Amino acid sequence: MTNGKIARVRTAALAAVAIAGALAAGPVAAAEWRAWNIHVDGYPNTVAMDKFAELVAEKTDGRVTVKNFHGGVLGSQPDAIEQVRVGALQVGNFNLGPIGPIAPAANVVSLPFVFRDIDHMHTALDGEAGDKISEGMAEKGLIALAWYDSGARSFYNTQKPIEKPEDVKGMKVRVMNNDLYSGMIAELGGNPSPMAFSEVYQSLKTGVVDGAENNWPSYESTGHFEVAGFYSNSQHLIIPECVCINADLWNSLSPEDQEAVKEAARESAELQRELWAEREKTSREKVIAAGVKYNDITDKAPFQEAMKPVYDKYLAENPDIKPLVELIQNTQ
Ligand code: BDP
Repeated sequence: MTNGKIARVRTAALAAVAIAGALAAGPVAAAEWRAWNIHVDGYPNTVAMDKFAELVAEKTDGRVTVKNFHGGVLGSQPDAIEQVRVGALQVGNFNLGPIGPIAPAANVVSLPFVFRDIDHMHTALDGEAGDKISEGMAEKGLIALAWYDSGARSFYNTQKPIEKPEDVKGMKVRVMNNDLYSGMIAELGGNPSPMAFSEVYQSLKTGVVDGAENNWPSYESTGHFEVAGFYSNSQHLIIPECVCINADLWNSLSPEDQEAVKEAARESAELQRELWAEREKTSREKVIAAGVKYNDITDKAPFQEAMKPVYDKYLAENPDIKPLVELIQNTQ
């Protein structure tokens, strides 16, 4: 290196130190967080995540901004959960289903029929059970800032109405990545097929799978109703969702910013829940108007009884979670 070059490098280095010093002393540069969301435009979660971004900027006076990546463009949900855990992404709107395999306490919500109805799920989540689930997630690097609704999931397929467990026999059914769901389908006599959300439409269309399960809004927004026209109201899973943030990032925030970000998430959840209630109705109306054959399952008992081995296996593998399951079951 020539002397001139050395001098220039040194000047540049000194300038960098000076800038760093100025930043440390003066206003901190705004942080931009990247946030993952799987849903399309107009979906309640998408609108609510946009609200979250707007509120974070407002409530932190611009110290933090959130850039949302909707439609799952940053990858599948299990991948995105991992990314937020390691800090490659900062925030995500996650369904607790794919979080369960990482955090056993969070997996209680994925036990089929563990919640009697949506109100039961809300009461449990807003109480001690919710705290235990949050703690279990925090231990794995995910801080749940607020809970979003995701309704109840029911079966749909390309062939016939499902009225009793035997109707699932031999059917290939797509599930989210979680052994509890694979166990659930297997106990009903079907063949579980864990698969990314984005692949389900094509798989139903081409007969790679015969059916899947989801709530009304996702059944509608994905167009699955166009290719799997029988929807049977089993309501076997009521899985909440979170707005989750990387734990180290969370711990590095000032108490003031933690409060601001938490408030933003909670207010976005209030909006999401309102929009969700509306969307459940409109999605249901839309698919039925489009010709979907819908049936209620009046007797859920045979489905519930078939789930006993799923519970037994989970509790044998996670004996310390038993009190949490009982806490939920005993929550009125
Ligand atoms: C939707 C959830 C989404 C899941 C999807 C699925 O909101 O997070 O990825 O189901 O079935 O209801 O994969």
